[in-house]
Amino acid sequence: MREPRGAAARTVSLADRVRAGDRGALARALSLAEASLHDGVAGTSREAARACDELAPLLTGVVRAHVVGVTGSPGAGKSTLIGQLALELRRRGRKVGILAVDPTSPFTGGAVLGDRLRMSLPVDDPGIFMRSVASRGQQGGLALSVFAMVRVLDTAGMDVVLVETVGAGQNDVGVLGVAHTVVLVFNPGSGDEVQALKAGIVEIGDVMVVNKADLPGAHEAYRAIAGILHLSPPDTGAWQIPVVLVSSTRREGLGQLVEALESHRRYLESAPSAQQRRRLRAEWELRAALAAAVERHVVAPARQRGLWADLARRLADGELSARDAAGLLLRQALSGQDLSP
Ligand SMILES: Nc1nc2c(ncn2[C@@H]2O[C@H](COP(=O)(O)OP(=O)(O)OP(=O)(O)O)[C@@H](O)[C@H]2O)c(=O)[nH]1
Ligand SMILES: [Mg+2]
Repeated sequence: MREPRGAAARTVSLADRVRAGDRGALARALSLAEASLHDGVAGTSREAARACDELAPLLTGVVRAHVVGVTGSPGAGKSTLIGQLALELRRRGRKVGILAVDPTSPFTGGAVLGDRLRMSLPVDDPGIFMRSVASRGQQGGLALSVFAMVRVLDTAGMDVVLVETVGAGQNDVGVLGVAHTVVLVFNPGSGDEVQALKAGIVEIGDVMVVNKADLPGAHEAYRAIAGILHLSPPDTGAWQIPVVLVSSTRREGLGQLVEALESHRRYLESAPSAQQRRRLRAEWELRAALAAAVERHVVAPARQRGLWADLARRLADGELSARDAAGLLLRQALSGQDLSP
C-alpha cells in the first residue's frame, strides 16, 4: 500500500530538525513548548496530542548549555546587558539563546520587537536566537514553559542560554530555578543594594553586576556591595560571589562578566555539591510541572463547572477554610467525579 501523502516529510522529526539547526523548526518547537504546557494545546484534540508528541523527545535529557538567569529591578539594564553579553559571547565563538520573560507583555509578538531592539541584536546571526515569553495572566505554567524552552534551545546546540526575568514575585523565583548561575543586576543610585539585602534576594545571586558604571554612584554601589559580601571570611571551598562593574552602553566590563560566569560554571562542575545542585534543579522542574498540572487538571475544570467561584465565595464568607476547599478540589480531581456538596 502506498504511504499517505506527507508521511515522508514527517519522517524527519521536529527534534531532528531542531538539532540540525533549522531555525523555523526551533521557532516552532519554542512555540509548542510555550503553549503546550498551558491550557491551549494541552487539550485533548488530535492536533494537541500530535503537538505534544512532536515536542516530547525535546523534553528529556541532561541540559548541556550553561543556563544563566539574569534578574534585577525594572530598568536596571538587564535587557541592554544581555544584548551586550550575548555579543561578547559570540565574539568568543559561543552560540547564545535568549529568553526574555516579560511580566507585562500581553502578547509575545509585541514583546519580541521591543526586547530585540533593547538588546541591539543582529538579525542575521544564526548563532543568536532570542525569544520573549509573555507571562501576564499565566499561572503555574510559566516556570515549566521556561524549563521546556531552555531544553529546546539546548537541543538546538546553544552553548549559553540567558534568561531575563524581573526580580520580584514568586514567578521569578520559580523561573530562576532553571538557571545554573544567577546574575543579580544592580541599578546604582537607586538604593537597590540596601533593598536587596533587606529582602534577602542577594542570596539568590551567584554573580553580582553593578550596571551603568558610566553613571555617578556606580563605584560607590560597587564598593558597598563588595563590602557587604566579603565581610566575613569565606568558607574554604565555598563560592566567592564576584562583583563586576559593567557599563552595558559603553561595553565595559563584559569580558570580566563572561569570566565570572565561566568560573562559576567550573565551580559547579567541580564542587562536591554539583550533584546536589543538579537534583535541586530537577526538583524545581518537578514542582513547576506539578503546579502546571494542578492548574490544568484541578483549577481549570473546577472553574468550568463553577465550583471554583462557589468555593471562593464560601471562603470569602467564612463558611469554610482554604485548606478544606483545596482538599475538596483535589479529591474531586482525583476521583474524576463531581463531589461538590
Ligand atoms: N547610562 C547607562 N544606561 C544604561 C546602561 N544599561 C542600560 N541603560 C539604560 O537603562 C534603561 C533601562 O534598560 P533596560 O535594558 O531596558 O532595563 P531592564 O532591566 O531590561 O528593564 P525592564 O525589562 O523593563 O525591567 C535604558 O534606558 C537603557 O538604555 C548602562 O550601562 N549605562
Ligand atoms: Mg528588560
